[in-house]
Amino acid sequence: MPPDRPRPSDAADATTELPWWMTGVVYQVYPRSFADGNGDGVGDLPGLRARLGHLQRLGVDAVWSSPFFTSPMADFGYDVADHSDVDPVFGTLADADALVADAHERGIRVVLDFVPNHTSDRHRWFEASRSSREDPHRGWYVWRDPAPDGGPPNNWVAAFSPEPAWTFDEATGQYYLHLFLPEQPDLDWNHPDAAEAMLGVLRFWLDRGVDGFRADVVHCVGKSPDLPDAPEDLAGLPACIFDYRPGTHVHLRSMRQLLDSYPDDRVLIGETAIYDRERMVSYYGDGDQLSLAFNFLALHAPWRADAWRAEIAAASELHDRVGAWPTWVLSNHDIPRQRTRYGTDARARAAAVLLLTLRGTPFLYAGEELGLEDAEIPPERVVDPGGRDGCRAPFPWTAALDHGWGPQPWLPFPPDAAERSVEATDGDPASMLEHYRRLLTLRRSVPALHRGDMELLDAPEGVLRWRRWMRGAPKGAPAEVEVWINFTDQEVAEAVPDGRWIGGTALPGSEPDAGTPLGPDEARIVVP
Ligand code: TEU
Repeated sequence: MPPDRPRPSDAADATTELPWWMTGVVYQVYPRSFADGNGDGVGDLPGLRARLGHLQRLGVDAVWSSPFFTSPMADFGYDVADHSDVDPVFGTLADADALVADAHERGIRVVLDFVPNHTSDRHRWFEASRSSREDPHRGWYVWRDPAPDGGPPNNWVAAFSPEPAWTFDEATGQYYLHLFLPEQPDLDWNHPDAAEAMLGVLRFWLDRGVDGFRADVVHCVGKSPDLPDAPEDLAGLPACIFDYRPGTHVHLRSMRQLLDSYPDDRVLIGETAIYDRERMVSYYGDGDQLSLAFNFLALHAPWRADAWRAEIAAASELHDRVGAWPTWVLSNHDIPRQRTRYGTDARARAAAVLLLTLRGTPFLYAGEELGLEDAEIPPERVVDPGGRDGCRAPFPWTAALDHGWGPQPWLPFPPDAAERSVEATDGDPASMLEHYRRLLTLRRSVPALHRGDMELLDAPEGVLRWRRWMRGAPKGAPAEVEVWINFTDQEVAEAVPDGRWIGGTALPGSEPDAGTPLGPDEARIVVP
């Protein structure tokens, strides 16, 4: 651990100075679907900038935007054709600079998506690379001769389809690797010029004041040169969910070293979309690689107390063991929304308490604060190759028919868009929006919640319970709190939190008294 870096184990000590990304809450926007600034039905940077007040009112500390760089949009921006410019559909570089300035003015940090594993096949680097085997950019991508039978060099499969992760290029007689679409050729970070060029991309945006990056499938950048076949039990699965190699660590160290050379705790968040816990935390390194990594194992856990207890226990033990700060996330632009997965508003409200009271950095996905479900996408409106349109539906701002989006938004709206819109729910104490606002305000005001230690406690079946506490009593705020979550839709008579209510799923005016049992789907935060 670098000497000047605070240890997560010291976070509960009120005298320890912590980086913003350990105590804050990050809010993800998918820019196409968040706010439309010019009425063309596609979200953009002016639209996002115009709606920063919503984020400020909500009380989040940073906004992470999915890519808005120049792209042919084969994968809606995750196929980058120019890392240092803004795609016209989203606006201009000046719009990006204005967004950063306005967000900072409001005390909101800006995190960009960084897509290191691949570029668009229309990137000038790939166009040069495919032009000839002798081009200096040839080695910036992963080219291999056909296998002896003339087929792909190994048995890897791409994401989104059962197709090979290789495409043959007639002109130069070789295959190129793409863990995702053929329009997303993989960069070869073993080539020093390619690695350096991608560090240059980070430098370009750091110099423009961004506060960090969410690094897309970053666990895949360190490919082993021999690209061995996937073992039998993994063959047929997308190689991106298991192709992680020791070679990644050196690149993560160089990325982190670059970020640490800038002031103000620039953050490096890894989208380590792998389902191996130990491997996932290995990418934190010794505090010299990722700042944070997404915990997708917990995200996919069923809404059951025993499943979440196991996830929390495993994550806490592992992160503490390696000195890493955990993260928690329930939704993003790639998976069905938690309100759809868990099935009821009551569970989604309890899940918000879970997410915002666990030890670690929480990530919100735009729309979860409205309780949005996935949109139903008719076949003729499907546009995403990965079948993910439902969780990318336009964000409903107004109760009017177009919900603030003009005549033809790029995707259909989510169910109940009018009733769940910001306009319809703003100020309604019973709404999901006000529930999130109350929780975020509470979390920010109670250090035990945003930086305290954590210990799971015994609880009746179907109920999860833990305590959070600070060492060195913070002024005015409770030094210790207890969180109780009833994962069942029945009252649990034996679950009787004994303490002063300070938050939870109960509506204002119906706060439960100490000593009353947990109601169905109830989450309760008390001061014991
Ligand atoms: O997602 C990568 C990823 O982990 C998921 O796409 C998942 O692994 C895949 O669907 C296989 O099941 C990131 C971005 O979040 C996603 O939007 C992009 O499509 C993808 O990378 C390629 O850049």
